[in-house]
Amino acid sequence: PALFRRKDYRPFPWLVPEVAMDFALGLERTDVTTVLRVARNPAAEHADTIRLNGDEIEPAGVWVDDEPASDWRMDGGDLIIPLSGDAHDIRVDTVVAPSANTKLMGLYASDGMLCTQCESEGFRRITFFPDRPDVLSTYRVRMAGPKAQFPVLLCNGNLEAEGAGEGDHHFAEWHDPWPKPSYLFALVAGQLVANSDSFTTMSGREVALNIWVRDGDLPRTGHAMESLKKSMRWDEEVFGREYDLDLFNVVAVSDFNMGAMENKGLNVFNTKYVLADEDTATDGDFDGIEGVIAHEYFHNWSGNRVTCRDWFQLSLKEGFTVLRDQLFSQDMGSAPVKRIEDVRVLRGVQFPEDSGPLAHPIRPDSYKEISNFYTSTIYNKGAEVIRMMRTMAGEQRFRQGTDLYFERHDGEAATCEDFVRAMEDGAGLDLGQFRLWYEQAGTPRVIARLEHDGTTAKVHLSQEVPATPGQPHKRPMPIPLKLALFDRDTYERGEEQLVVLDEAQKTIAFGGFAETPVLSINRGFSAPVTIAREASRDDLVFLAARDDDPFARYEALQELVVRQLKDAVEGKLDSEARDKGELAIGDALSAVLADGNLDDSMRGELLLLPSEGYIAETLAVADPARIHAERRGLRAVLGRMLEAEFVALHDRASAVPFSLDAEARGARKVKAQALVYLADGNPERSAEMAFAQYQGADNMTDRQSALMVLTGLDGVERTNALIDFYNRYQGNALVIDKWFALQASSMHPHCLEHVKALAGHRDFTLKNPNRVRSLYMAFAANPHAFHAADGEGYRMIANLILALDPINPQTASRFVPPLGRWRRIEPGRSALMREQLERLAAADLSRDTAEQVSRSLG
Ligand code: B3K
Ligand code: ZN
Repeated sequence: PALFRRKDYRPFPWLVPEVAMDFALGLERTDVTTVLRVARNPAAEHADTIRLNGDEIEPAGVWVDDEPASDWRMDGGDLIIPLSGDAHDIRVDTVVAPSANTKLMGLYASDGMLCTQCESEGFRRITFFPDRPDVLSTYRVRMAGPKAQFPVLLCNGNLEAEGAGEGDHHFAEWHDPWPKPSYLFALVAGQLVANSDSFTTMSGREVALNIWVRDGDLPRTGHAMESLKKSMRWDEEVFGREYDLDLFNVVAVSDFNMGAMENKGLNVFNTKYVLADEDTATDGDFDGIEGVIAHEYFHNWSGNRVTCRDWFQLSLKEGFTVLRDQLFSQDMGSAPVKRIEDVRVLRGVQFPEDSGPLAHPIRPDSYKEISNFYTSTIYNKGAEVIRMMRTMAGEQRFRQGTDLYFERHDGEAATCEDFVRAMEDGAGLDLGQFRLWYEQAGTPRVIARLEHDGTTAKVHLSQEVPATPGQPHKRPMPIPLKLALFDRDTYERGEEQLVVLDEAQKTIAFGGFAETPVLSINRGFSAPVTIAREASRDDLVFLAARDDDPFARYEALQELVVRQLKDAVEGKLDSEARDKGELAIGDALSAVLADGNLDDSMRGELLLLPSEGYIAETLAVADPARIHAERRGLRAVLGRMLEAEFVALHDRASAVPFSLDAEARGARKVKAQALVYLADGNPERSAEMAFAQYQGADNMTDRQSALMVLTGLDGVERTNALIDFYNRYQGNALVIDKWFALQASSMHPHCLEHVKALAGHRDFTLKNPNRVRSLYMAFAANPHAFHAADGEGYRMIANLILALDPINPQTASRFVPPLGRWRRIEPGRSALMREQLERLAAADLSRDTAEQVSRSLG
């Protein structure tokens, strides 16, 4: 398959200012007529043909300027039509089969309705078109179909006409006045009902809002609607962005490859990110909805009004929009907790990606299949890179930069370079060297050492950027580090400084310290790097107890635990050192449990032990079984050491009545944590408490956290609770997904067998991505089960990939990265992982999966 390179970008020879489409809708067969008005692009090279992309479609007829054309030809899936003049109308007819479309790209059927997914290259599965983001057109769409089957007919933009058609048919005509690339096209037809509301924009325009769902789901749309209105207000207030149509539609679909899609005026969502009430959704689900609703809405400016020139610029819209949704969520809830959560995702997903065979810069140089580049690097590291600009500029100047960016590039398909330049001009930053963040992959490592001499404290900083595939040598990056020094005796903190480490080494001197101070570094996680600091255990205990930067405090605690587990896994701890470390951690956690100044939500973050994946990341070569055993061993020790405190915490939190406010949510979070510690420390007691919590629960958060603990334990409570949960929620797909996921992510020693059995459950299907992910993504992320010593977990994931790839390649290829970690795993398992990758490489795979497999073996 072809390799696409960023350097090869050429503007398309033709402009397509207007598109008119006509859809005769049917689940089995939909007939599509597309008319493109094309004109030579003065900014491009002359061409005597036009290449229209197509994928698994055939032209049923081609006309140029109303005359049937016969001199067209096919090149692979693409349609090539000779054109001699400067402007033409091209009509192409196609026929598509939505019900047979299991890839869920293009026009497909879900649960009896018709919907589309076009980003990145799905539009070419509907009709022939220059399917690239730099071709911007206005769309006029007519759609018609049987009214009983498709009572609701939706498309981008404004509804211009609707009425009765032939026989039992009806039609609707939509017009989107905003020029857009084809990836933002959307169409939905089906039996849907709306939660309708309205929003008045800052300039006083009224916008009609609708959230479209299946009939019975209407009562679960309130939170999504509130989140939407909050997002619209926030984007006006914080970024000065106003909505630009009179209508904003959101549709919830149960078969969807990802979270949601920002189609102009018609966002299509996975039901998972729309539907919620307290009985069926957890607090985490509520947050997910708020964040994704915001993210897609924010794309209306960062993505739609200013779009991407080519897919190499994907982070231009995704990184920026993730930052926007993160800042929004920070403002809606607890900013420090949100920051910690975001860093946890970055470290749990992006850092491993950046240190593995799939590492790539946030602006990649090449790809075979663009779907594989919707990665945590593009999204989450992309957001961190823009956040660093914001940190360096300050909020106000950052806003001047984004204002300039939107003003300069409104209506354009822009590049990352355009964004950086707007930031330089608008925010007054010099980003010359900073551009390296777009070019170089790999997580920089900063080494910090403190030297004390007389009254001067010197902070010696140095950096290393690890080699990544295709980038053996790296240049030093500019790394903005917020740091501060604490006086060890008075606990006083010196002023926080922003130091930009822009060379391989740098030393910063601070005066006025009679004794060696304590260094607090990368406060607020000001740069997406790893820090190796020469801090003693006492320093970490100091910071864990009194750093006034909540992130730094969290970080000190994490580091305390990581060091202990790392040393334990590497066999560096004799029993005395082990006891000492455990006591220090126990004391620190005990202080967290007792600290009256902490809210429970933050307490919950501080109590959470670093994940096994994160610990593995700190080791050159990891033995997953040892990490698992040590981490659980430590939790058992802590669970026993602090048993009374955890029981008291659980009692206190259980007395807080249900509500969605921060206090009650925090209580539910620490309640779950207490159960988790006790599950390892005192399994019987925990089982009793968890079962009681399960039975008494009046909300999904408590019910799920109790069931999670029970699922990891043995006994009749486990079986009874799982049966009860299933029976209670049978028929609610999103909750049954949880039921699958809980068992696949469980600590139970027979998890692997459970997953095998669940794959044969009558509710399991490979056709629904949510269901596939609920069972197998949960499993692949479950270190002890996935890394079974005999390689059975690896084989199971490889089998899944082989079975799923012909059905849904995009979802299948997402399961390759867990196997791609083989280089960083101990030799026995490493060979078994590789064996499965080689088995995959020998099979006939989709372009998506083939690319991931070959890079993983690389
Ligand atoms: N832009 C979409 C992602 C499309 C993925 C295509 N494979 C959702 C989002 O990031 O908002
Ligand atoms: Zn996005």
